[in-house]
Amino acid sequence: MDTQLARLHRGAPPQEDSFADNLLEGLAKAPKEIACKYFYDEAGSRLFDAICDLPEYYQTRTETALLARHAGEIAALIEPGAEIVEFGAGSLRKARILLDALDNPRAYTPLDISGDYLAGVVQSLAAEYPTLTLRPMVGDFTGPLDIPTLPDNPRRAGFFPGSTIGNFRPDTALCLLRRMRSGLNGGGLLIGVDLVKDPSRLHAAYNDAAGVTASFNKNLLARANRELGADFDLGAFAHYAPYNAGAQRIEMYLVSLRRQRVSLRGQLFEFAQGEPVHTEDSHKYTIESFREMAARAGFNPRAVWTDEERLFSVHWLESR
Ligand code: AVI
Repeated sequence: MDTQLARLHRGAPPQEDSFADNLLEGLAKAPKEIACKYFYDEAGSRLFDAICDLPEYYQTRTETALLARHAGEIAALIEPGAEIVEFGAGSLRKARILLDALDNPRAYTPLDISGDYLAGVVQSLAAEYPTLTLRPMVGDFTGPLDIPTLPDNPRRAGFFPGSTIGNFRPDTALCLLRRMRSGLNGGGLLIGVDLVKDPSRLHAAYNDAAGVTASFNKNLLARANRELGADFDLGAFAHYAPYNAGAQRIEMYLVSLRRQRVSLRGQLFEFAQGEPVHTEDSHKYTIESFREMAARAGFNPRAVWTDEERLFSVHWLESR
């Protein structure tokens, strides 16, 4: 069994430097911003797991239930002997539902920026799926996808759960879907997409009563303090996550509660009272608007599954 951590592409910069660069650049902009991919250090990933269990955050349990309920149909569409390529640090629970339902899957190829995460994936799956080839690949799946083909060239199927597609702007999401399509060599894509719904339901999901999402958001500042020696006062920033109904997205910000100055890597950054730092967008789609985007990316949207309340959707897209 090949369980080495291969690199998805060459020349990826170490993440610590990228975070520093992104922060120095983003805080110098007007309006200020920090890229949402930096949420996920160890503490941030733990907070995200806690978000997934929140009563207000319907997404994870709804998608997991959809995958379990329709696993047989999904397996029939993917066909026997497929190589499953998972984009990003998915939850192993969802990957297991898929792998368990599939007929004789040939290989599981998870792509992730975190080598530690991938090493954990390999450790937990190797014993459970002794006949499955595990091909973890370290790298940023939003970059070029150089996934070597296996000698017997099995049909590929992509797996992109969790509505992570919503964290990209629609034009970037379209490019990403196109790139995934070409990386899948003619195979299909199983993708989870959060749906447009009652704004109060969306608002609650990103403004939970226990304040876990607020801690997740502020972890960006805590991480800058930990890793880069910044001196952010976490109590002087507020989590703010409104739903922008016109753009059909949740927007996340850290808002400075007072006029303040923060030092980072020898530079000083001024914050006005009430000044926002944009940290994330989470776009919501209708089933139709997502299928339209998938078609523009070169997919043939084939099957879609949703729950009774139409909170979340799982799509099977075939390559054209
Ligand atoms: C990972 N992603 C799909 C989550 C979302 O809902 O956009 C990240 C998140 N941000 C706040 N809560 C969860």
